[in-house]
Amino acid sequence: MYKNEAIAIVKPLLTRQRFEHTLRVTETAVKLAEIYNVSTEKAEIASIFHDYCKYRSLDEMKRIIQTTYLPKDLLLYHHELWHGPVASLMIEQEYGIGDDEIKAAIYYHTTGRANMSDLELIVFVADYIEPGRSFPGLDEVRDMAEKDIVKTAWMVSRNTINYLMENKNRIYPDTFHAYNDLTRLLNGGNKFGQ
Ligand code: DGI
Ligand code: FE
Ligand code: FE
Repeated sequence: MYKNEAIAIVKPLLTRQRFEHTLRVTETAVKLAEIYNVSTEKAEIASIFHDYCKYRSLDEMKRIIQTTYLPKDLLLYHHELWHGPVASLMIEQEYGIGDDEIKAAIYYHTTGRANMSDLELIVFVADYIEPGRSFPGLDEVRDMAEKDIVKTAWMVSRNTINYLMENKNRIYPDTFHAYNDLTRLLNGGNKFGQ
């Protein structure tokens, strides 16, 4: 699918702010894809669709999780975690986008997971650092993004977990799996890396 076609699909489904966020994530992800030698076409499509289902009704997303292969434990956690997995499924059903790398980048953009591909890391990071964001400690993360994508994703994961803990939120297992795996990679990639 071409970039403009993808943009035309998501635009009417998003608020103006969310649409602009999507464009900034896309621009950021394409820049990172160039730096890290990842397909810019895949970075583009994954980014444009990453929040595709952000405004589906909770009832519809719940039904999709209940009636498809998506893991049912999502329903035990905050509904903010549903839009990525649901979008990865819907883009295949609705537009025939079956590319596993693109689907995974969309699926895991909120939580991350263990063993993320470079494309997954890029979308995960781009969603966090796009120029419209302002999180505490974001400058440090932005500075690292063009130098070391693993270290940057580790910072995103750490900051997100810190934030969730500060706010007494529950944390989905994949969110922890991402942190643990990225920590292992930062320490040389040993099986027992601390
Ligand atoms: O959709 P966006 O707003 O662009 O960003 P997102 O999909 O990365 O994240 C949405 C929210 O999900 C964000 O505030 C962080 C939060 N989040 C990430 N991991 C977890 C989580 N929330 C809970 N409750 N549990 C998690 O494990
Ligand atoms: Fe999202
Ligand atoms: Fe987003």
